[in-house]
Amino acid sequence: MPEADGETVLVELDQGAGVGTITLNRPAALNALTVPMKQALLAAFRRVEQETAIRAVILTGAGRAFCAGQDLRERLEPGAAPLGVEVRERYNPIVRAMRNLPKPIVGAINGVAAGAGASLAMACDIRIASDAATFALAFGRVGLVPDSGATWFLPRLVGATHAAELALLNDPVSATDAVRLGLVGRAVPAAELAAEARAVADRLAAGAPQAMALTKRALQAAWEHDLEGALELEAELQDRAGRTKDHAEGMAAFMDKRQPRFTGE
Ligand code: T3D
Repeated sequence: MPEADGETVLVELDQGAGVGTITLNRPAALNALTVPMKQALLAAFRRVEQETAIRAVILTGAGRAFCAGQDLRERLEPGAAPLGVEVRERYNPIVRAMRNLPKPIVGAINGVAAGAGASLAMACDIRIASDAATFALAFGRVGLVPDSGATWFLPRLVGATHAAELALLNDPVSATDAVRLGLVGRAVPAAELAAEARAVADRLAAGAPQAMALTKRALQAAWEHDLEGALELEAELQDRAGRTKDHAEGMAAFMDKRQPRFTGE
């Protein structure tokens, strides 16, 4: 059974397989994000980072939604933080934790991903959508600006032309169109999503963890580097990867015509 990390975010750690699953768990409100939920989500990412046996992470939603973004009812409560504070202190740390996590995150987008929920999806390394999923920036419909990294991720994932349409018109995007635009890598029948995401996470968890972490870092940096910067970073990171026991194991496995057994050293 999954253990509760606060009731709104579930963390399940399969130490044997090396896969951690984080589930947004307010299905009655389509997993809309409240303050305690954002705190629990940040704690969940910190926890999977600290668990050395966990090598890959799945982020998904309970019920029919992935995440409907900010809980709009909570915003109307007295004492709600100013929006700048909420974004800086609650949303941005989650996005940083996801992008800086030295382990790959598979987004299993099981249903609607709206507003900050779309941002969370975009912050995953690999995105697999259920054919029932839809994506909507949605921020503009409540008179807000895309946040939680949406203005940064979106043009990089879908290009400037589609990014402007999605961010300014806020129309929902089907899973099929999300694949076409490059918002997700693939869409699968809803009934197959969990197994598909798990199969991908299992493959990631079987990889060489340090190479995986350095690859994630290089890909992230590439969005900001010119070619010279990317070439130099690749050289630096390859030097580090080349000194790992896992590199030696990968080479030995190739020569022996067997599967490698990576230990993370
Ligand atoms: O702190 C800050 O505010 C700054 C950060 C902002 C980041 C943001 O995320 S802004 C964008 C916020 N999100 C939205 O604007 C999306 C709002 N939701 C919707 O547009 C629709 O619910 C959906 C398109 C996502 C799904 O539509 P549908 O028809 O499938 O479901 P529904 O009937 O609208 O929703 C089902 C229930 O979930 C319903 O509750 P009820 O009436 O049965 O008690 C609905 O109120 C609730 N729900 C859905 N989204 C939210 C929500 N409750 C609170 N906040 C939500 N975002």
